[in-house]
Amino acid sequence: MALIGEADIRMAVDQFGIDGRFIHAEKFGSGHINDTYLVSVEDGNQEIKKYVLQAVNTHVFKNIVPIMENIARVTDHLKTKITHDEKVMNFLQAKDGHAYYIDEKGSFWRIYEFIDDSICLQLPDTDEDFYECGVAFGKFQRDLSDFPADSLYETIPDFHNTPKRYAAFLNAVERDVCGRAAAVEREIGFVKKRVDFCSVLEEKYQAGDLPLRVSHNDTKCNNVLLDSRTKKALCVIDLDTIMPGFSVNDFGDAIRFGASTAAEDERDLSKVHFDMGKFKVYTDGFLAGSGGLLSRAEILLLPEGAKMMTLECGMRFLTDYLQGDVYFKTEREGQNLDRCRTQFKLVEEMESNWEEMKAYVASFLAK
Ligand code: ADP
Ligand code: GN1
Ligand code: MG
Repeated sequence: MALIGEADIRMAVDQFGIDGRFIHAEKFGSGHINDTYLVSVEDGNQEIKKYVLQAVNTHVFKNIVPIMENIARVTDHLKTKITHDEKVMNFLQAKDGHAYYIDEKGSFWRIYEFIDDSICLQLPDTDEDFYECGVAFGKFQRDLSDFPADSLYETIPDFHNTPKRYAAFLNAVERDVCGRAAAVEREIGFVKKRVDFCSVLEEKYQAGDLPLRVSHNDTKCNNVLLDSRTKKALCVIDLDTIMPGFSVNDFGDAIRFGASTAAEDERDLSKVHFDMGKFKVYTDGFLAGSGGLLSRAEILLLPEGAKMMTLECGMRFLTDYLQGDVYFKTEREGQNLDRCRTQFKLVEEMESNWEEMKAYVASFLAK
């Protein structure tokens, strides 16, 4: 992506016709993909108003116009479902009427209103917080269950097609463009041993046992905001990957991130554990939020979703490491490998807790 300076940011803000005086912009958030800035503007009443400005990663999102169309349609739909204090992301229109602005360097900008009095968690502080994340993403599935899934643009084709991710991983191992494969043989072996598992959900889908639903596909707890006062679910953010997908993967991606006892890139693996208590709490929240939407098969496959998303994400981090760290943002050498190792540690612990995970979700069918 093009190097971004303050002049680019000012120029971009200006294109959205915000009334007021630009005060400043600072780097914001902890996403691995887009460049995000918090922008402060002083309005006519000398009040400071905040906006979130993003330069979208065009290496990852190749076709941004239909992505913004997806987001506009989905947020319009969600606005009809709001209950009491919830919020829906509100994107501003540029002066030319589009929901984006492309500058002369080719950077693709968009801006939305900052959601005040919100918190964004890197790891859930309490069980209640994680439960609320589950409610938010479960409700997201339910609110979009009457949205025509097949009318959505597939923003990243085969995003959670794990067998295809496996094929891409094998290809990266084979090509070994950075000469890193020999040093990560253990991790490569870890994935290869689980090749059969990679196709479990795809097979269920092909057999007609798992429906395609409008899914978020990136359900880390830092992609949902909680109300800073009440700690209730406030707003689901990061809508670029909304596409048809599996509910169990939306569940699973949240578990891989939030039911870990450590950060995704923790180097000390003795700190990284799969927290069974958090798995249960999130299951409660997700099933409460989705309010009876999920089928029996989907409920029974929630543990597979958790393991699938964790294995797939670890495999994606490893693939990126082998390819020279070209996809996920990194701040230090070896960060993608560290991320991969935490995911594999979690997969191993999920495998050790498998019976308990399966029994817990099955208990909901008896309720
Ligand atoms: P990425 O695709 O890079 O993850 P996100 O859309 O998730 O981009 O934005 C990056 C981060 O910015 C989020 O993880 C969150 O920390 C923060 N963020 C985004 N929007 C808001 C908002 N309206 N209020 C508070 N924090 C926000
Ligand atoms: C990326 O954009 P962000 O940081 O919310 C990635 C997810 C991964 C996640 C791992 C578009 O999410 O798929 O699970 O990093 N998003 C994309 O932390 O690839
Ligand atoms: Mg994000």
